[in-house]
Amino acid sequence: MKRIVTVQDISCVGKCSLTVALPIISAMGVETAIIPTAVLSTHTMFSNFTCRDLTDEIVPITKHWKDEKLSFDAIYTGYLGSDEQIEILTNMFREFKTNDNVILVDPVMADNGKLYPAFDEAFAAKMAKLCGEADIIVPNITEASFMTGMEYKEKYDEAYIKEMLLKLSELGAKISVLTGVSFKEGTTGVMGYDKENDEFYYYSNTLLPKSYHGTGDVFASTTVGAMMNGFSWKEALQIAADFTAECIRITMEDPNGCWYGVNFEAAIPYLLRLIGKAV
Ligand code: PXL
Repeated sequence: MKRIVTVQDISCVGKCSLTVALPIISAMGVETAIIPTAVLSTHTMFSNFTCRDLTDEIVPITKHWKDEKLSFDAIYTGYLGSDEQIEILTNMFREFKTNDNVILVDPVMADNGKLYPAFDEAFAAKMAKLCGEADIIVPNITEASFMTGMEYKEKYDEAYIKEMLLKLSELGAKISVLTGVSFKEGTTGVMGYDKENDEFYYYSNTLLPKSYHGTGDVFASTTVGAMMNGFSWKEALQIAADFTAECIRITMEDPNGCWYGVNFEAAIPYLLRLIGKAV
C-alpha cells in the first residue's frame, strides 16, 4: 500500500484541510499519515475561532519518523500558518525526498484577488519558495498572482494563464497547475504545465452556480490520491476536477447542505468508480 503524509491544520468543524484530506485519500486506498500544524475550532471563515499552534511538534514528529526509517510515497502540504512552518517544511522536504516520491504543495493563502486575513505578501514570498521545492503545485489564480507578481485579473485570456504557468514553473516545480481557470462562460477548469516536456494541459467542466469553502482541499487531496493510484498528472487532474464538481453538485442539491464545506462524503462512491475501485 502506498503511504503519504499530509501536513496542514485540523479545523475541527469546517470540512477542509485534514478533515477532508484524511478521509478522501484513505478512501482511495492510500495510507494517510498526518502532521497537524494547528488545531482550530473551525476554519477561519467563521468568526471567533480558537487556534492552538502546533509548530513545536513538527520537528520531533519527523525526527521520530526518521529514527523509525519511515518513508513516504508523497508529501502533501496545504494550509500552513506561519513563516516558521514553511521553513520547517522546507527542511522536511529535503530530508524525506527520494528519487521516486512526489511532493505536492497547495499554497493555500488567498482567493478572489485577496490574501486570507492571516497572511501578508511576505508570507506569499515564502510560500513561493516552498513551491520551488515541490514536484507539483496547485495554486488558484489569486495565489499564483501573489507568487509570480503578475496582476490578478478576473477577465483574462489563454495567453495570461499560460504566462502565469510559465512564471510559476520558474519557481522550480516540474508540474504547475492553476485551478479555477475558465475560458468560456459557464465553464471552469484547471490548466497544468509540465516544464520538462514543455506541455500544457487543460480540462474543464460545467461551472456550477454555487461555490463552497474547502473545494481546493478536496481537489488537491484527490489529485494526490489519484497519482498514488498510478494515474498520470493529467489523469489525476481530470479525476480531481470531476470529483470536486460532483461534490459541489451533491451539496447544492441537499436542502440541508451547509455553507462551510461540501458533502464530499456522499460523493466517495463516485470517486471510487472514477479510479476503478468501485465495489
Ligand atoms: O480550505 C483552506 C483552509 C484550510 N484551513 C484553514 C482555513 C482555510 C481557508 O480559509 O481557514 C484554517
